[in-house]
Amino acid sequence: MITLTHNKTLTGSSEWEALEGHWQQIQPQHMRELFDSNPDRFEQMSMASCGIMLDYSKNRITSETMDLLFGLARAAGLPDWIGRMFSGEPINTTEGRAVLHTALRNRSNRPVSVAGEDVMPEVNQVLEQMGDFVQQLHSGEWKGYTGKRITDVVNIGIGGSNLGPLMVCEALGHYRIPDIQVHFVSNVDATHLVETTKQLDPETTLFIVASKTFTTQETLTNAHAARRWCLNSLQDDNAIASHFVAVSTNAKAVAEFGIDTNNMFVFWDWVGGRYSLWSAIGLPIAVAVGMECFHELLAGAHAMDVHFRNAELEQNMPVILALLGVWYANFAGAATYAVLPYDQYLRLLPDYLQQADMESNGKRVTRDGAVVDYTTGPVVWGAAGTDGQHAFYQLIHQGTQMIPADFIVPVHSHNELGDQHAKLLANCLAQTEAMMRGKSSEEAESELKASGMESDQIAALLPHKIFPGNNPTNTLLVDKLTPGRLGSLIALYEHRIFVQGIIWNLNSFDQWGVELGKQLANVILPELQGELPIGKHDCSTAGLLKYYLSLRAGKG
Ligand code: G6Q
Repeated sequence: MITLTHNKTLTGSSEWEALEGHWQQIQPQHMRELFDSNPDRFEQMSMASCGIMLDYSKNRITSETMDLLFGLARAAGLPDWIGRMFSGEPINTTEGRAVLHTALRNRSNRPVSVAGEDVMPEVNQVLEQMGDFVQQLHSGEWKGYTGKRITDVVNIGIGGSNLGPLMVCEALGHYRIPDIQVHFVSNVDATHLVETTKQLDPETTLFIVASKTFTTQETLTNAHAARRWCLNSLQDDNAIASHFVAVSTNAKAVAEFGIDTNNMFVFWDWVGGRYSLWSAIGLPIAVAVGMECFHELLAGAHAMDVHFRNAELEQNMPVILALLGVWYANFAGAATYAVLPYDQYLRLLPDYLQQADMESNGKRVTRDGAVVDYTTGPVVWGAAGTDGQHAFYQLIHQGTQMIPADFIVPVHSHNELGDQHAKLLANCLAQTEAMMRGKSSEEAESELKASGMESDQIAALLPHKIFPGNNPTNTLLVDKLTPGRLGSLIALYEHRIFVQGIIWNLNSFDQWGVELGKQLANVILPELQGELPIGKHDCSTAGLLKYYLSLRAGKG
């Protein structure tokens, strides 16, 4: 049996120990005092890049905290690692792959080589192919089998082949092209496909089957069902060519499925699934909002890449956000991290970041395979404000856990209706202020007195009216949610994840837990289908299998 070694390199370092000691000094301090004692705190702890202004002054930090955190990043060799990622080194070591989503949006066209070969010509070629296809769809030149124009496009994919394009299509709703609707089917639960296709006409529907491996059970099952749905109506196998295209790295499997590889958009193994919306996996985005907007999205991400690559750590937005996350996860004991967009268009951003972050840094061993003795990626969650205020914010204000949170809000809305945007902003800013200041016992008491309440009632109510505050938040003010800004915002978070992975000494780019799920389902499936007897399982799983089978056999 191989025994795993434990890694003490990080927690035993002088930088780490200094931060542990520093938290002991910071912990008793209230942010109110930090603000009261330094009127320049906002100027000192805010920065702007790529149309995004980050205010990180409402954090439980001093300038010394930041210095210590930057020291930790330098000790982890962060600047060197940034260079290694951008230059195409195979830093995803467990899969032996480069990590080059940045090459997909490299608008400078600077050569980027993988194993000695420049990938940019291929990247640009696929972008052109996407552009041609989108143009044909939008102009009506691409016709369904019976000669009708395509009105609906359904993306069939899951995980990284779904969440990114889905989130971006929602986020760019303002830029949607009329006359063509984009839908997403991911769940193997047939309800997803059935409910989606109910409203569609096979003669005017085109399916994009998006799967990096083209072996994913959920996607292939849905793709086969969609194929049957199409053929039931069109009655000719030749119809598939007009109604199915594929996005994949696996041309052989695409051909086996019956999709003409001329209708296939390739990408490469150096693009991780959850980092793939910038590749041909972004095809549904280009269909929904047009190729021009897709290019702007790439350009925005590229601008953030340039910032991340070149800015000093002290002025580097992804680095600052990442280090604050490390501060709370590792030194202040925060187990979760909330993303709270005050923009309805961004309502799926928390779901998207949940995958991007938790699949990347939800790891328990270092790059060398040693078990870590520190916390790695937190639980990421959130929802669009102001809905969240009427749901879970109570726990942030008066619960027992510290929940570091990012508030994201645009300065200009695409929908300036009366004073609604001012109200949205007011709610956002009021929440961050309240989370920072809280409400002291004295303040709560004087409010109750002013309402004319008797003193015995005040005494009973007072504990419930106190808000401790001191909950850390970042505020990201985005000038306007354009495709370019959205690209910058997503890239900001991608790099935040990368930086944390470097500090924690993880491979942020593999996902063996996802692979495990793919294997396990394939073991149980034949047992459920009665093709194999129930095999060796724990008594809970075996009991559930038997119960299910007896009900399906009409015995219960
Ligand atoms: C992402 C993960 C995972 C993957 C899906 C779909 O980084 O690897 O979410 O995207 O499992 O995989 P395919 O694209 O291969 O179908």
